[in-house]
Amino acid sequence: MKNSYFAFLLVLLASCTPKPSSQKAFPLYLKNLEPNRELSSAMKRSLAIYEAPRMLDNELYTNFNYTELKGFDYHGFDGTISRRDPSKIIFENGRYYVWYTYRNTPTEPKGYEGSNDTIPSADWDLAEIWYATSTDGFTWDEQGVAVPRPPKPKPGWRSVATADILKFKGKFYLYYQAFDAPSGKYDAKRDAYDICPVAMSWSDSPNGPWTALDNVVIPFGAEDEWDYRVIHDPNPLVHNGKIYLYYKSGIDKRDANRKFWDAWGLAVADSPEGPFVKHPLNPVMNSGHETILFPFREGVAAIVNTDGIEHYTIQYAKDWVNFEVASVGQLLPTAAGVFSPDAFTDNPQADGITWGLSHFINAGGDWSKMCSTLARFDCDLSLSTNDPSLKQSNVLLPNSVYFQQRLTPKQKERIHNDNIAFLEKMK
Ligand code: AAL
Repeated sequence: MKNSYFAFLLVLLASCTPKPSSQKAFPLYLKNLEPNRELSSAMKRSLAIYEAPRMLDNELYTNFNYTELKGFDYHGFDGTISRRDPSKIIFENGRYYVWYTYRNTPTEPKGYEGSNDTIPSADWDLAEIWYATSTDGFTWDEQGVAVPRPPKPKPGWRSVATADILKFKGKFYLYYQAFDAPSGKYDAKRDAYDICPVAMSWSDSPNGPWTALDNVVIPFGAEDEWDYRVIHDPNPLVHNGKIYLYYKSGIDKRDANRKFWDAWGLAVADSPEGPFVKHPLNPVMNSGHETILFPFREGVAAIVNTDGIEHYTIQYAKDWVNFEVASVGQLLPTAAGVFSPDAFTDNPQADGITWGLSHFINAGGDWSKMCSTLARFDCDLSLSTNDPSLKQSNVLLPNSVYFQQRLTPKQKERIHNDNIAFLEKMK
């Protein structure tokens, strides 16, 4: 049965294989490429899908160089102070502004079972949205709280986290995750642990005061829809005079690491309060845990970091909906917030980005004292910047990084047993 199935596949493949063509060998110089030449799939991708085949010429390929920030205290990384999930960075009143999840709790996170009214379950539990300003992007002055936890039972009374900023018609809007239970509480109906709606606060100034709109801005999908479980990481931009807000949700079953298949949707609104209309082609991205988006040329680019089949890629959607992989990268920033001067300008030739902030979880190197820190990254994803030193493909990591990926005792046992079985078979 099996053999006849493979024989059938072979016949099918042979019938699909292109006839040997009489064309000349592929040229050494691309300028000599004949226009109608038959190409392999890989060369088609290089020439038609990626932003440019050579990394050096590819405006959407970059390395990321990281620098620690000055100006933030972390209480010796004992797990009581955490800063994570930075927003986009904006420039107002002669300085840069960033918002982020700030946690200052009596202890480090203790998991759902160990949490109570003052002890956090997760790094982003019992948090507030704080902000900081800077004139160089390296040294920051922490300004304090922007959006506090509102009184119970308003959305976010347990925690407000993972904010992103929108400037629209002269006003400022923060979209964020508003928790009314400690993250980690299991919701059997949704089969999920980190459930919260997206809320929004607005202000006339980036310095506040912020007024909370006590409504859910991006509704969950219906029970049988792909974004039923969570709506996370709201990411608003302006396109064609409208608000294009991208968000993460999770499809299908959870795996052993309690993860779904991370995918991203788009919701469009005429005004910041909504209603946000979900795009019929959602999900519009098939990967990325904390994807960051920014206008680029007439479209939108996305830095897709961990999770999903296209993790560690930079993608581009000319029409803001249909994303293609533009390049594959290394050491991408985590949960980044970028300085995107065109985020809200509706510029049809957006320049892209050259820096932003990333978070690093496990800041002190001790997982039991879980806390996160913000750091800066610099890159060349900009049309006007040309820094070939940021277009290298061989980022060399210390050997210790590889040997940290240790085999577990269970894996060792499986390999040992497989080998015994192999030796037996080869006898
Ligand atoms: C992240 C984000 C969301 C999640 C948690 C905090 O970095 O994807 O914000 O809820 O982790």
